[in-house]
Amino acid sequence: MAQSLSDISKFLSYVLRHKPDAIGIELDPEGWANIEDLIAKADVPLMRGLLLEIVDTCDKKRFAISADGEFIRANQGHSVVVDLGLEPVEPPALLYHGTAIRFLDSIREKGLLPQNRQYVHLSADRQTAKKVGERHGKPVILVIPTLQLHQAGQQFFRAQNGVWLTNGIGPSFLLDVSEEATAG
Ligand code: HQG
Repeated sequence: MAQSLSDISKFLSYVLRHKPDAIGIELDPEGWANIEDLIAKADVPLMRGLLLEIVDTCDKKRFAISADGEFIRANQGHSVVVDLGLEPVEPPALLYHGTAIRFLDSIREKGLLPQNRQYVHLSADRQTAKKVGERHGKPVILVIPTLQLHQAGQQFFRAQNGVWLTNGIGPSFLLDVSEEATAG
């Protein structure tokens, strides 16, 4: 059966973020996979043109191609440990984290944890955070005073696709979720 671009994009996310071993490819320490090797070993029908089309048209710019055109990597979202080479930068005053209401008790108790990923992911706007939260259930948006945390020494990184990354957010820094901030 023909696979949609979205199916192939999900396959790429899976192997480039989480399980390169699943098809026997290797990521270098910065997360890059050799494109020819990936195409040869992929268990979905893949050609270079299709791969580049997916990278170009991906709404969230999930993937990047190396300057020499030989390698591909995910811009963020890894559970395998990679060094994306991002420099810490000053974040805006506030960033947003979309999650599901069912996780709130645990998050209020333990703070925001990276869970299976390398970093906690934060969004620059509420709309994006709402979409992220909806992937998990009835969404809710947490407001994070990121500039304050940065000024206290915490590092923030901005992935190539605009997603913000940090190690974790303590429970006392999750601004109360107001009615207005609750995604309806
Ligand atoms: C939650 C997608 C209980 C956290 C998105 C989240 C993003 C806790 C879930 C990117 C917790 C992990 C990442 C705690 C955190 N107790 N639950 N203490 N701390 N959580 O998928 O941020 O479409 O690993 O709130 O757009 O949802 O794949 O992270 O709900 O950018 O490109 O644990 O993935 O991008 O879920 O999403 P995830 P996320 P793509």
